[in-house]
Amino acid sequence: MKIDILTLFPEMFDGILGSSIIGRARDSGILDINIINIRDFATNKHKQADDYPYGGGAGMVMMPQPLFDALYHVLGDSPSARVIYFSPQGRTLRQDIAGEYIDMEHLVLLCGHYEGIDQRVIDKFVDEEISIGDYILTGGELPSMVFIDCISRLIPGVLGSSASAEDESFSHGLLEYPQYTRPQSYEGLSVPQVLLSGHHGEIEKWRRQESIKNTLRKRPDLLEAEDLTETERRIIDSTES
Ligand code: 4H7
Repeated sequence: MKIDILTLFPEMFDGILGSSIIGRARDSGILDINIINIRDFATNKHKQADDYPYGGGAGMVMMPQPLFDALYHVLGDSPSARVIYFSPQGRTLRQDIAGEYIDMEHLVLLCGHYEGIDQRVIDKFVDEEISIGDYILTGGELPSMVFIDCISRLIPGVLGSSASAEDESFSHGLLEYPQYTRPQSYEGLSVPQVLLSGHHGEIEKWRRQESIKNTLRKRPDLLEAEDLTETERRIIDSTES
């Protein structure tokens, strides 16, 4: 998958895209991520990329010219690329929509800063607006990184062991069960006995119960949609007070 990121702050991406799982996916060629500095496309003599808003008001707006030219540049070879703009007005990113992007060949991620970008850029180029949640940030850079992290781990080959992406919170509609590692006892705190039993059936049952209990306690809204067995309903009924 090719991902072009258009930003006025390329340095914000330095630490993230080279490390860990995303870095490995780039090295192996599964992800081809390019950071494009919008300022490089500014043609005025101060390489200015933002200007005062028409109609007045606080802050600056990103100008059409550098953005149009940066977009013409990245879309030149693939006009069918999907252009995504990160803004609080977008559709909220959730695990169940992240899967929609995994087969896309070319994404262009547009990061607005200041008061955002000139509306004409959105009208002409943007296919979709995405928000990463109902809160305000200083720019679309962090949302674009969250988005890349979220979708790339769903692409086959990106995570080390293929099983891990599925067996998790949200993909089941439930929160995860607690995890433990060695030692068996630490400062008098012990690992639940069932996990040491080697009895896989019992372990699965315990994990499912803990998932349900966690979800009930922390995110009861998630339980409404979930398919539960009669036994599992009883767990919930006995936990509710
Ligand atoms: C694009 C348009 C995304 C980018 C407007 C971006 C939250 C999110 C931004 C804005 C973002 C998210 C303009 C919104 C200035 C805030 C005070 C940058 N914030 N701004 N306003 N939730 N901010 O995904």
